[in-house]
Amino acid sequence: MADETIYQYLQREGVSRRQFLKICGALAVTLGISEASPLLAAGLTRPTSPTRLVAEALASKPRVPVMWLNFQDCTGCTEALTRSLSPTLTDLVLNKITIDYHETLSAASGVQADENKRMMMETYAGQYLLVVEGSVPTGANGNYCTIGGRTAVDLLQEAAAGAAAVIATGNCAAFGGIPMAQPNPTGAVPAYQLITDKPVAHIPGCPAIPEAFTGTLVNFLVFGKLPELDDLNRPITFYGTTVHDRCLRRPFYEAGKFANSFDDEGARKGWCLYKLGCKGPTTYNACAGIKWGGGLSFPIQSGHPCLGCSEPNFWDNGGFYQGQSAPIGRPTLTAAGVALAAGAVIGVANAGVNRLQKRHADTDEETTESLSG
Ligand code: FSX
Ligand code: SF4
Ligand code: F3S
Repeated sequence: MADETIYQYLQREGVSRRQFLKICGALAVTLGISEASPLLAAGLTRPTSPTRLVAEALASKPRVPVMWLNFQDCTGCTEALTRSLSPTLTDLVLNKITIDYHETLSAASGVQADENKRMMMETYAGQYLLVVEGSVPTGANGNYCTIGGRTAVDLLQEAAAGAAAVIATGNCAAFGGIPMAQPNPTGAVPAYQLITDKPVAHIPGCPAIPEAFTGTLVNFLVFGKLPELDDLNRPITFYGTTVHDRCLRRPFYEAGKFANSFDDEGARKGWCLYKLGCKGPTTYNACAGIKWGGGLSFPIQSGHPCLGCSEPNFWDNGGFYQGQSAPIGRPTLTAAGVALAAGAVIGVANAGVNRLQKRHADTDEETTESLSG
């Protein structure tokens, strides 16, 4: 039923109108839609609520099927997604609305799985969204990664030819990741180097933050296009600010209080990890706001410096845990000033992230207190 709208599809799945509106409200939060923001982007000029905006879109747009291909990776991106902050929403978006073919999660295998994929490519030619996880090896004529006797290069290019757009999730698919690290024995390349005629959104991270992926997917479902991207093709909603901008250790950075080893007094007191090689100041990602494990924590909160996992060449980029001298020309913002500055930069686009963060504010406060103890 290629022409069926998302709402019709959900009705067929037994979802009531009331449940549908609840789903639309949850999707609006994921998208970070506020009362005022993307109405114009959606082509609407009259005021409408975020829930209604999403509801109107899902009631008028055809369902977007998703094909998910795995190449050179650790499957951490899929793993993270299946354990995301919003299991109900993720289940809904991935299992009920979108994913028609996922190599790792597929119940079918072998010839049957191949046949499912072929049918999907034929039925939804030019309409489906292709998700790529993992880098693609080009060495040895592509033979370092073959599935069903065909190379990853071949499979990727075939699937991309019929796709409406592509999401490369995880650092491996977006920038080459660990497989492409020196000496790059398999000649790994990121997906975009082999797909030149389709829009490709990057959701880097090792692994990608599940909510950043789901939010990008939902944007495509609701607005029929990829969200606004930065110069590395990352959605600005999730990659518009650095980890440092929202870091809970930032007041210690401003105060010049740094841990010098992993077990000194500064580390125990939760001081800034800059001198232990933290790359938060140059790393654009949403983990300091959304966090992991249901908003429980993220690397820096757990005592580990940021490794820059959402940036290109992060594995080779200057090494890990390299001592850095105290930052020079540090802006002398107060903690309140930091909060204001971060808020101004993040703005409307990050409303969803802010709401998620607010939901976990109590946990944050407790953790900050214990870190400062
Ligand atoms: Fe790469 Fe995704 Fe790192 Fe793993 O598969 S981004 S190795 S966490 O999970 O691609
Ligand atoms: Fe910035 Fe890293 Fe220090 Fe946090 S721990 S304030 S991200 S340098
Ligand atoms: Fe990655 Fe740094 Fe966040 S290592 S998960 S971008 S704290």
